[in-house]
Amino acid sequence: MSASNAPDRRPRTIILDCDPGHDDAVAILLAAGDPAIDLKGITTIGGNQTLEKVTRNARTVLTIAGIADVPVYAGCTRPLVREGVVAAEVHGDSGMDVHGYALPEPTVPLDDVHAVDFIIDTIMSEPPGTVTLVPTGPLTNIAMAARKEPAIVDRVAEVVLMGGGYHEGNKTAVAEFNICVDPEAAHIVFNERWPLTMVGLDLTHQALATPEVEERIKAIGSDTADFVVGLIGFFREAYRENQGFDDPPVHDPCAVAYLIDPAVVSTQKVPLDVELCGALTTGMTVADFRPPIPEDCTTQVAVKLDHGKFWDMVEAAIRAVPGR
Ligand SMILES: [Ca+2]
Repeated sequence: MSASNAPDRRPRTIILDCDPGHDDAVAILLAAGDPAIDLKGITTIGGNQTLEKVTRNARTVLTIAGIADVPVYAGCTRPLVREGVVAAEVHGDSGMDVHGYALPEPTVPLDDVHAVDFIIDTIMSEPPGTVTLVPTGPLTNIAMAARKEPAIVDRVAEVVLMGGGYHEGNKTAVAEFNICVDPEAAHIVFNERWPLTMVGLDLTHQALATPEVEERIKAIGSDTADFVVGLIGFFREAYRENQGFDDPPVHDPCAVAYLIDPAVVSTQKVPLDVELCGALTTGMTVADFRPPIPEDCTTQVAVKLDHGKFWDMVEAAIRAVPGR
């Protein structure tokens, strides 16, 4: 079933599969704070930091936002084939280091069901075509779920992931971190027949947290806003030192924004695959733009972000969450 079959006005039910992570934290706030999204659960995956650290961070974000009704499930501890890799240089030792804000002890509990089982059980128990998967970390959990219960592939509304890039890389010259960490899992996810939208670096590098954006968020004046300002402060410095950016790109909420209002993220249909054995290109997402695009193509890439509308959405969500 395609996404276009989903009713327009009802909130979109999503599972956010993430590795918080500064930008994952903003994705959680956007998903929890926007009325167009029904956040069914948060599943975690080792990526930006270890599974233990990112799971704690997810619980911390929900604690700060005052969200008590969204369960958290921990997923796989390492990639399918390769050794785990973390991104401490971008996200800090905790995976979510902040400037000028004291992170609270998380009070939101961790559920004891495995993330992969939660993903399968939710998709199999909800009506077909109603649950959307939003992965914003390495794709290990999603690949595991597709292999453990193949019936989920036809029941999912769509997969909208942050990862990859058709012209850009960050972990390597041509590979983005989430895909590069577990390319085998990405290969599985990109080659299933579910509708898949790749919100890659080409799009997310437009989602810059400029000084003007930071001022807007600071002006909200809430504890949650102070947290986001602290996230952006650390992220800006890390991106300046490691990636040559003046302002940090806030990748992950772009995938959520697309589901809230597709007009904010324009897309282009194109066949996609993942390189597994390149000497220089392992983890590259390869987009085949040669015409004609096959009629039965189920994949598309995000191309252009409406920067103003995107930050309007994020600001509104930060204002909307109840807070501690
Ligand atoms: Ca992430």
